[in-house]
Amino acid sequence: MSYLARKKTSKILILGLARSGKSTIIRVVTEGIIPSKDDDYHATIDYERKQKVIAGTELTLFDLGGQTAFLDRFTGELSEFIFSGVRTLVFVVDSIEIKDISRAKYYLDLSLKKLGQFSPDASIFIFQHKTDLIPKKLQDEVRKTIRDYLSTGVSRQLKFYSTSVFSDSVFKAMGDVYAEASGARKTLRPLLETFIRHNAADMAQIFTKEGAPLTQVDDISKFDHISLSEVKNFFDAVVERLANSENQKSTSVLVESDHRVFIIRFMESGLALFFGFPKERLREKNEQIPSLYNKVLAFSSQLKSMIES
Ligand SMILES: Nc1nc2c(ncn2[C@@H]2O[C@H](COP(=O)(O)OP(=O)(O)O)[C@@H](O)[C@H]2O)c(=O)[nH]1
Ligand SMILES: [Mg+2]
Repeated sequence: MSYLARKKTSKILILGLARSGKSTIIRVVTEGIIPSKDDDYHATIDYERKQKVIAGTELTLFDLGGQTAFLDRFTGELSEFIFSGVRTLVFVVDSIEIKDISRAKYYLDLSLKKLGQFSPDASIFIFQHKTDLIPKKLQDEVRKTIRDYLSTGVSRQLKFYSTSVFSDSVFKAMGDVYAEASGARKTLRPLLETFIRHNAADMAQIFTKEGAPLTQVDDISKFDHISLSEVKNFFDAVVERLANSENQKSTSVLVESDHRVFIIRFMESGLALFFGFPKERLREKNEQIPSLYNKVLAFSSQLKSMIES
């Protein structure tokens, strides 16, 4: 990309009370580090910024400190600076600290008001976080109660997600945030759909390097038996292997299961393409592995030229 070319940028705010889990979420999804349950707690002072390039758009994540003094400043004297140019707001609530919920609601409402004023087109995600701490039997009820409470009096669309850093949920939720903030879903999804239609694939997904799915296309009915976590475990192993190798160039990896061939292509931009091909369909079409590789390569160069232009 030319130095003078104007980069697309996008601002994502992560807000919520202190200890709701904001910094941990960011660490997990940008660095892939899962915290141990007895890590020391470090409060975020003021705010921290983290940059991430997704599909040619530079995303800036603002992790806003959750102490009352900071929240009052962000929604008060600093509100124009904080809430201007925002593409996506992620508001994190602790699902277990119900006693704090009215304070969370107070800052959510205030943030929505400021967002309405300075970034009226922003999309709003609510993470009902730490769901791992809710007993299974109560999960639906707790989720609904919090959801109803936070939606009271809000006219804008809120997208609710139940999240925990100890499951895939946080990757899926942040994948949606990235996709929304970068505009990737609109541009990438049709590409994947075309690929699936013209090749023997029945599964296609684009991941960030840390394993957050950016967009996916699949024929769900056919692979209920493949859970994202299985794929992710496998994916983690590959990511680790690559991280430890000196060669940071783009690479492809092929894996076979009983019924499917998977090809993963890591791109220099930090995205990874993931395709699944049913062996049966490959046999029907008399499709050979080298030719599959070539098709994935061709797709990857097409994608590369698209996101760099
Ligand atoms: N059980 C559980 N604990 C979490 C989760 N996410 C974060 N935490 C813990 O919650 C505490 C506060 O997290 P932190 O990210 O620092 O909160 P912040 O103040 O909003 O940035 C830390 O002890 C984290 O380990 C989660 O999904 N489940
Ligand atoms: Mg923090």
